[in-house]
Amino acid sequence: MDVALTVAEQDGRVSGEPHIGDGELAVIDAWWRAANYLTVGQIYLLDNPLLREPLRVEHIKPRLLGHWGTSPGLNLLWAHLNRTIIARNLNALFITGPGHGGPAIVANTWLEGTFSELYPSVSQDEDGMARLFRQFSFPGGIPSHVAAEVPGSIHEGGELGYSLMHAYGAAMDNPDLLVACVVGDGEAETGPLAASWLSNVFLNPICDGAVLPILHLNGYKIANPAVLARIPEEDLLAMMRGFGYAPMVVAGDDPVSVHHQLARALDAALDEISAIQRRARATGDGTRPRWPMIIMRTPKGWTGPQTVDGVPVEGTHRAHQVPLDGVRTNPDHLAMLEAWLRSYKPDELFDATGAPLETLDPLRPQGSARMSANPSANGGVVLRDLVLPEIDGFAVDVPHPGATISEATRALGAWLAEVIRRNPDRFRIFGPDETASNRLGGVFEATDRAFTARIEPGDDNLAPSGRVVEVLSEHLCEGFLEGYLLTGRHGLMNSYEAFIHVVDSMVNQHAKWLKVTREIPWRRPLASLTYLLSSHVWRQDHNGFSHQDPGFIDHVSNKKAEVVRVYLPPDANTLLSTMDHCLRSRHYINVVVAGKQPAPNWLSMAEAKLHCRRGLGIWEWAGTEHGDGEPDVVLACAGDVPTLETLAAASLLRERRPDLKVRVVNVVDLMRLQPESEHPHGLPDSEFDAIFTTDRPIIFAYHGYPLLIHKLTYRRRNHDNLHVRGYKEEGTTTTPFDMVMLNDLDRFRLVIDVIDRVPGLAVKTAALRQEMEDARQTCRDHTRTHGEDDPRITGWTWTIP
Ligand SMILES: Cc1ncc(C[n+]2csc(CCOP(=O)(O)OP(=O)(O)O)c2C)c(N)n1
Ligand SMILES: [Mg+2]
Repeated sequence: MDVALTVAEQDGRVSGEPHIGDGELAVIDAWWRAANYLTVGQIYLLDNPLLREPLRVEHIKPRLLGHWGTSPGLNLLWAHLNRTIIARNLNALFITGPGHGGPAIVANTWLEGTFSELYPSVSQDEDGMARLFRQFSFPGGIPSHVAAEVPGSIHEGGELGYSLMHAYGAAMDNPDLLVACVVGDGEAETGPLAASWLSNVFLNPICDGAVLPILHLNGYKIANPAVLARIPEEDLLAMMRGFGYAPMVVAGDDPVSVHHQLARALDAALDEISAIQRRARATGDGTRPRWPMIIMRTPKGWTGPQTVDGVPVEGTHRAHQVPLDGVRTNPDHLAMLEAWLRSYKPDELFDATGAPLETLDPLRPQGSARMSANPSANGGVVLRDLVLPEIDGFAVDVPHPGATISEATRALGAWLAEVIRRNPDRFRIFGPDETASNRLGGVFEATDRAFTARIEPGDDNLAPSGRVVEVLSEHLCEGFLEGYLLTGRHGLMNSYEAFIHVVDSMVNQHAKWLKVTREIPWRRPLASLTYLLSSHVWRQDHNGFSHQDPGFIDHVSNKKAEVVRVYLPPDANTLLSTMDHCLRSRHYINVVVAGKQPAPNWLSMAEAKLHCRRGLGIWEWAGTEHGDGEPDVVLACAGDVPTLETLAAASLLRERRPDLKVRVVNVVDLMRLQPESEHPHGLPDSEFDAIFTTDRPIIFAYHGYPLLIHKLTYRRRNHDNLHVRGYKEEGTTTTPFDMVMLNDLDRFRLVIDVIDRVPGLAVKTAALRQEMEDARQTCRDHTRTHGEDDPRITGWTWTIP
């Protein structure tokens, strides 16, 4: 039929004049009807899948669950995309923003045969169809959303807002991939999705693939109209143009017209995408093109019951879930359901055995061309290991503990630069504007920040092809990285510790995905999602209270033990060793908290590797156990600043009470504290008891909120003697030492804790206790007078005993 117009000409409303042949249209319509039929069947039917007999109450599920409203739109898009996949030999991925439309996506994967290949009992016949229907939202079956069980899905979509950022993450470094991303008009109201329109600034048409956003303007959410459906269309178009897209509107409720419009819009969009990529790749010009996008304004619950009990349903919010909810008790509803199902003419769609008829074949891509079988949607299948440089070459020199000073993240940055050089197509760093501020600036020796908008003289390290993606939206950073990992690549997220909480909810969802996919045999392990949290609570010298929050660790520690790991490397070499481990790991969420400020190095690389492998260990050089007997007290620490304070406390005790047997224990891998029954890293009780003793006081200086240490260790024998110091929500813009004093984590306080808790020490060391109290006051006074820490604190170094 007619040649697709260019997007520029097409921009705006799309014509419904014939664009595809009648035969082609009939097949698309048949696929759409088949998928709609299978969707309704999943929501309602227990039995009688092909309606071989009149529908009776016993054929109906006892609990009617699922979301019909969004489904016909998803089915329509899938059918039309299949036409273009076959015609253009596309490598396409489908991302479903309204992930509650699970039955629709499942229906299409069954029609494509993928569902039956992965779940052979759900075969492409009448029995299989009955199972397909029964298992949906049924105990022991599959969930109601586009969950991990659904082939072709990288995105559950249960929590709305992340579709478009996942799509962009998937497209990065996938130059041949087209990601069709359906965005719900309700979903579009979420903060994360609202920010996602900016993503095209970070997509390079030369080395990345393409994203085709499709805003599904079905007009409603659960109970309300969608905002974008009610603002003037010209405003919506202006908004999309403002975000740099060329929008096309497909609108209507006449299937024939909408089929032609959608086919035309897709052809125009795909022509334009090819032209953009050809142009950019031929000229080497990666600056931001005007990418096409589609706005599809069709009725919510289209083709479903129009009116139920005298109330309009099709095209209203009432179509959102189950439009006929009285089918088991109300014969009228049952009759309406049967009429609804029969309106799709199942006899013209499925053969006598229940298999999809051959007439649908022209719309069935083969093998991995099926969106339900695209290997990128099962990222572990396409995952290639990172080539990691040996960390030894990046070690900082530590002749003896405390001998040298480093900024741990700066040392890491040099190594990461080499990781980038060696993995130019499969590793990216994402962060909200803080890569340099977190002292990872070394990476800019190897790459730039990706940016396809205007670059001006004086901008630092900006280029269309950078491996660092910085946008001031933790949501976007997280979503891009998730999309990148879910499609089989590797990456790192770096952020301020306090503000990573912005993505708490996204981490929840990713953790759920990792947990569930571990149990699905055909899903392959992904590269881990690793966070580097720097600019942490203790060193917010520029900022203050708003920037002081170490609670992300607490949040993550609630997730499934198989999935989460938390590391608190105390210095530069341990950070390098930890990160090397994290980037090799699979299918975890790794949280690494490390400082960026100059701080003493404690361990050589050889020692750091051993210490990190153990996860925690006794630092004999720091204690005064004298080789035999039991310690009088254990000074434990986790985190760089608590480690410094603990070592300073240990050296004070060594000087002032050389007879006291002090054991210093450093914890890098926080999950070692849990019993082995609770976490795979958990230390066996016997080892824990040996290290932490069963009856001596433990003074534990911890980076974050003290409660977590209690939570992790509450079952340990010596828990009653565990006394944790950490952040107790005291903060402001002040000096580093004032910060630790405000929270009672300072060296003097730790010495006082020892005096107060080691039996018999209080009376013997009353003078020392007084001196420690005085020292706190003097140091506080110094900050108030001079605006900086006392030189006795800043100049303190570990001296070899
Ligand atoms: C972040 C989030 N908030 C609330 C919900 C509850 N919820 C589920 S579906 C829905 C309406 C979605 O509307 P829309 O995106 O327009 O989808 P569609 O109309 O296609 O069903 C809401 C609010 C959710 N899933 N996620
Ligand atoms: Mg909607």
